Amino acid sequence: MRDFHLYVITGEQFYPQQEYLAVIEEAILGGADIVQLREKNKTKKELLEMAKKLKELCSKYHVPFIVNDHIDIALAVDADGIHLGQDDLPLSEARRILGSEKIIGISTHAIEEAIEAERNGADYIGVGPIYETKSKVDVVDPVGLSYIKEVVSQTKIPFVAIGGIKLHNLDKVLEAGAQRICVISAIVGAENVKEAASQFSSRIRAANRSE
Ligand code: TZP
Ligand code: MG
Repeated sequence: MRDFHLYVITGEQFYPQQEYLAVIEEAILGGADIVQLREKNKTKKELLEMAKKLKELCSKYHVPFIVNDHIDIALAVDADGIHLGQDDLPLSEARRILGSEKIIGISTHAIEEAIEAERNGADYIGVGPIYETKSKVDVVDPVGLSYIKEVVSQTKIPFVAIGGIKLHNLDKVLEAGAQRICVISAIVGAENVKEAASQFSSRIRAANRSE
């Protein structure tokens, strides 16, 4: 998997007046270098249509395209990978279906889950929710910055910090050791999506350079 620094996820509730493709394109133009389709209230048919278009958009910009939850949709559009939660299809099954070339990411909320995902061959893990978020309904309590530090010291797997990350708390997340940041509302819900992505991107890159 090519490394990335700014992971952006769709969230239609944050841009009711705008078209998702335009929003995601702005995020990419601002610096997002991996994109995930995650919509919890759509039919398979709707998701498939979105996935086809997002895959095409991401290919144009050479940005990996990941599908949340739905392995059938990932396969149907030849997405670059899938993102799974702890209660989704087990990693071993997803790997068997998708093969070794596809990206498989797993959400984790505790160090035992991180270690297990690494052992089972995930390509990256989600670490969060760092802060409170309204973007996830079945969300566990915020894990805080201490979980980032545990993951840094106890695993080697690439990880992305997620959950309630905004420009005003980004530095703390970076200082705790995160090199990759995943955002929904603070980017796709921003008034100027490209500008928001660009600010996240340059601050993450600056922190990674100064390590
Ligand atoms: N997983 C953990 S927190 C979260 C997900 C999908 C939502 C992140 O959204 P936001 O708007 O960046 O807090
Ligand atoms: Mg899931």
